[in-house]
Amino acid sequence: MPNRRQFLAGAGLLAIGGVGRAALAVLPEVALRHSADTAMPLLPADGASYNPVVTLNGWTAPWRMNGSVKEFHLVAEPVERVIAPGMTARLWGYNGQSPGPTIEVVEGDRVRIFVTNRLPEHTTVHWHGQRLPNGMDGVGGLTQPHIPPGKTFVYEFIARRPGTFMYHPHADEMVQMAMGMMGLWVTHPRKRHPLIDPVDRDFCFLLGAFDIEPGSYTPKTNTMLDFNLFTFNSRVFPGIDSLNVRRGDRVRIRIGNLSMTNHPIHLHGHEFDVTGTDGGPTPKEARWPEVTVDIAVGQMRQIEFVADEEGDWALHCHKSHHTMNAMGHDVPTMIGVDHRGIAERIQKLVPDYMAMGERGMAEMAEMEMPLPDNTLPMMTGQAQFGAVEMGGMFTVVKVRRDQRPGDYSNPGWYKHPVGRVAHEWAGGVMDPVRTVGTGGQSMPGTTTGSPGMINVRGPSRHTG
Ligand SMILES: [Cu+2]
Repeated sequence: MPNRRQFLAGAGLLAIGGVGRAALAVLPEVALRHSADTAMPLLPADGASYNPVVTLNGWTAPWRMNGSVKEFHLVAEPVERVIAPGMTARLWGYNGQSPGPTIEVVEGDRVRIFVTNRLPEHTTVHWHGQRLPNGMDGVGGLTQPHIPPGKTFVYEFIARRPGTFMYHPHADEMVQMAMGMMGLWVTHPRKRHPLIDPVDRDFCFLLGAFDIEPGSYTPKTNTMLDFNLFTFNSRVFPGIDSLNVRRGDRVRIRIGNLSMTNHPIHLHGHEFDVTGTDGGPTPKEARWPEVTVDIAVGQMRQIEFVADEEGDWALHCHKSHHTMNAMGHDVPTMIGVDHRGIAERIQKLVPDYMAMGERGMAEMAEMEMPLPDNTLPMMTGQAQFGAVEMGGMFTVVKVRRDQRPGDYSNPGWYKHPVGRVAHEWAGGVMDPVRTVGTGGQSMPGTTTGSPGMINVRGPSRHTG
C-alpha cells in the first residue's frame, strides 16, 4: 500500500473534498484576517531562521509543520476590502482579504498548500515563477482539473529556488484577477547567498487595478484598460501605509504586478538597484542605479537601496493617472474656459453642480465636493504642508535617524531642519527675459528688449 506521501507524489493532486469529518480534521486551521492594517513580520518559530518580510497593508500566512512538511491552508472566497477609509470593495480573495496572505518559506522547504474553494465558480492556484512538478502548476484544464466550488485540493512541491513569486488563479482568469485574487510568495535563501544580501527591512506588495463605478462596490470584471483605481495591495492613497525605516537601513522592496498595464515605480531622494526579478537574483555586474523601475504585467522587481537621507520620500507610480482615484479620469479639460455665470445657471437645474478645472484641478483636492456613497475623492490626502493631491499608487518612505531597529510604527511627518524647506522668496522679482523663436529649433532665437518688454507674435493662420 502506498502511504499518503507516495500517493500525493504519484497523483500530483488529491481532491479531499467530500471525505469524512475525521479526515477533514487533518486540514490546517484556516487563518482569517479582516483588517487591512500592515501586520508585523511573522517570525519563524521553527526551521531555518530568516529576516521575514513586511507585506504592505497585508500579512503573512501562518503555517504548521507536519513532519518535515510546511502546511498552509488558503481559502478562495468573497471578501470585503477597505480600499481606503471611506470606501469598501466587494472582492474575491483569500482568507478574508485581497490580496491573499504572503506565503513565506525557506529554500528547500517541502511545502503543502491546501486550497479550499468557497467561490461560486471553479478556480485553481498558479504558483507564478516557481520550479515545480508540472501537475502542481495550477493551470485549470491543462495541468489539473479545476477545483469545483466547495472542494479542497492540495498542492505539494519543494521551494527550489529563493526569490519573490506570486500566486493567482489560472481559471476564469480575467474575472478572478479583476476581482482581486492574488498573493505574494517569498522563498528566503537557506544559507548566505552570493547574490542575496542581508537587509534591515524587507517590504513587499502587489500592483493591482480595479474598475469600480463611483457609488458601487463590485469591480467591473470585463474592463480591459479603463480602470479607475490603481492599488498597492488593493489599497489606494491615503489608505496605503508608509514604509517606515531607520536612517542607514538597507531596504529591500519586492513589487509584483498583476494588474493589466505596466507601472513605472519611482522613489524620491535615493537611487536603488534592481537586485532581482521573478527569474531570480540579478548578477551583481548586471545591476545599475535607477530611480524609477518599470514593472510590466506579470513581472516582479526587487529593488534595494540604503536609506541614508532623512525625510518623507514619495514612492509612487509615475503614470499620473495612476495616482488619482475614480471620478477624475473622465473630467473634461476646462483650463482657459470662462465659466462666469454658467455654474449658477446650471445649479438651478442640478443643485450639486460645480464648475471644475477652470484654473487646473488642484482646487479639487481642497474643496468639499459632494461624492456618491462609497466613493473616494479623486485627489486627496493631507500632510503637514497641505493637500497632497494624490490617490491610487502613492505612498511615503519615512526615513528617520531615531526609528528603532525592528520598529515599523509610523513616526509622523518629518521635522525639517530650520531653513531647509522651499519657501516664498522675500526679495524682489524681475520679469523674465523671454526668447521669441524665429524658426526651427536649430536656429538661435531673438532675445527681446529689456525685462518687462515682451514681443509676442500672434498665431498666423487664425482669424478672430
Ligand atoms: Cu501605474
